[in-house]
Amino acid sequence: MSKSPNVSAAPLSAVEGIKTRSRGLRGSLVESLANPVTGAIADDDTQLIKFHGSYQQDDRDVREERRQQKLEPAFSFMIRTRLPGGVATPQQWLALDAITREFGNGTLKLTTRQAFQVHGVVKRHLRDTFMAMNRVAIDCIAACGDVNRNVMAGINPAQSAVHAEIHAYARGLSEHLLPHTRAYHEIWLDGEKLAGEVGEAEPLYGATYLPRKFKAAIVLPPHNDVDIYTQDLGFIAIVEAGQLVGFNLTAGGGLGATHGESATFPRLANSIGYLPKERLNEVAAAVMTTQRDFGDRTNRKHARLKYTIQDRGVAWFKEELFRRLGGPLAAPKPFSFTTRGDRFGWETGEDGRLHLTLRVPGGRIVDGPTAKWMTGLRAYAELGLGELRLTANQNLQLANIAVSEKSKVDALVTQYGLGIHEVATPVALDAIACVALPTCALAMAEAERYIMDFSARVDALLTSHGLDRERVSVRITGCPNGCARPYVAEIGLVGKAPGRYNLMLGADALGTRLNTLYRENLDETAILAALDPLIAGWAAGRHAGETFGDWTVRNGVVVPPAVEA
Ligand code: SRM
Ligand code: SF4
Repeated sequence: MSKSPNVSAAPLSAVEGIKTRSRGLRGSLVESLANPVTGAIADDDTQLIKFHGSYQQDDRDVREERRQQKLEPAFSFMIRTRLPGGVATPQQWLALDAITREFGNGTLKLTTRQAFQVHGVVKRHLRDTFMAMNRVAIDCIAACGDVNRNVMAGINPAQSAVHAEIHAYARGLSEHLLPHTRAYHEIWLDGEKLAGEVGEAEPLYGATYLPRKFKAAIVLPPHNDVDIYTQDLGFIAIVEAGQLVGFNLTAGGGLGATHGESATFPRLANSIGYLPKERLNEVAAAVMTTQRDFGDRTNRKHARLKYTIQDRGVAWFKEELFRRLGGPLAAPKPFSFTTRGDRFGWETGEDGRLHLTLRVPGGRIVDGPTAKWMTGLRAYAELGLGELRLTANQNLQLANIAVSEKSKVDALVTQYGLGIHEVATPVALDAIACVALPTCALAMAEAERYIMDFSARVDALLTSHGLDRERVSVRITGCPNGCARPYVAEIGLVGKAPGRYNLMLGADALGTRLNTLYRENLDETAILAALDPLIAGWAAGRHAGETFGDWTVRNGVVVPPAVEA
């Protein structure tokens, strides 16, 4: 028999109390919205609004100046959509474009989980924003909070029949794990109903939802474009004779950590077993409810599934899961990953339709001096040629385009300067950064606003050692929470203080091995000085095809963390 659910003597975390008292995630949000005295909402509501897909933030670039002027911080809200598999229709794109220009900061952010974020929405425009999204069937339910988040699905146009099936599973799973409370509709949509909504009870979650956020993804080998092992719950598609037959289940990945607290750490998921495809929802719910019942509700820094599995063991987790499923899963089936990241440029699907993957630096849709992303993509969406797919690496695919329309798309890409992928180096194409400053409350250093400069520095180093146009994955986050998945980058920078980062090395190129801390709290000069001899060593002594991450491990530069099978 399994160990008993978490009955720690420690008191429950404060957020548990807020959830319990919230009356199905309603709290005092209605009153907070109506309060004209402040641009903020009540403290408890700042936790509850996350379950509705929004975060209260303030502009950190002007925080100090406003403090000196004795003004309250420049409060606004970030709104994150739920978009399983990252697919948006042209109509939805146009609506989001209009929404951010009217209510947001005029940009769109493509996230590392294939969703949109609109930043800078002030309190009095929150409802208008949610309602405008609802008019094009976009909701934000469970985009944040202690629930299952946006379900990711790999982009793979070359296998489009299976790809379409994977996306259908992602959409189905997202619906299956959706909270049932009507609070979202009541508060934001004035009771408007979405098709297919269900009643108030929370059969999967209960009154206190999950101990912490929970993340699921589906991936289609050989492309590990969603970094499947970093997810709480992962499904690796198994294709036989061209048909999707089932999935290998992974569980217990997660990346968030806190500087100086060794009890918090990134962890890659374990391989649990194989299931036929029809069982995906059932198995996902069993994994999630295991975490609901056994996750740590006393300490939010120790509340993810990765800690439940790490503390109790993989064998315990399997036993508990298989008990819930009424029997064991079969052994995982063989598969292999050969690439990660996105593949840019035009590709032809098996049905002959075309897909163009564009590099969007930092995932930020904005009109810059050369690339006019907002205007260019608006013009593209107005043509209504095919859907827009957000990748898990903050890039964008213009998908499902008829061959006869290709020249129109090429002309737009040229006119608006969107063909960065045609000229950028592999490092610049692959690099990702989290949002960080100025909107993220937790940022200690720059990330999105620094990534392209830093990639250029890495490129210059590579060139100086005769390795120009070599591929090395670079990821930067403004703090150790890991939003750009920096712990599976060959060169990971994790923000420590303004202009200072921990340098992480030793991950492989496929997302199957974590990196390790190499040097702490470095500024840019010191980072480049630390990398220089290593890149020189790699250039001089690498085996054929050996990646930078593999070279650092083989040469003992870092020792990768031990892994429990
Ligand atoms: Fe994240 C919190 C942005 C993907 C781990 N994340 C935040 C917040 C909401 C800051 C906050 O709590 O106040 C950030 C908002 C910044 C802003 O101004 O927009 C934020 N996370 C993001 C996004 C937008 C980064 C991006 O540039 O794309 C990604 C949104 C994904 C989405 O659409 O849902 C994003 N966050 C991730 C990922 C990557 C992933 O999911 O594949 C991770 C690492 C994987 C994981 O969860 O372990 C991640 N975010 C965190 C954590 C650490 C959680 C933990 O277990 O410790 C936090 C902090 C927290 O939850 O307390 C956090
Ligand atoms: Fe903010 Fe840290 Fe996430 Fe970056 S990694 S978006 S700084 S929470």
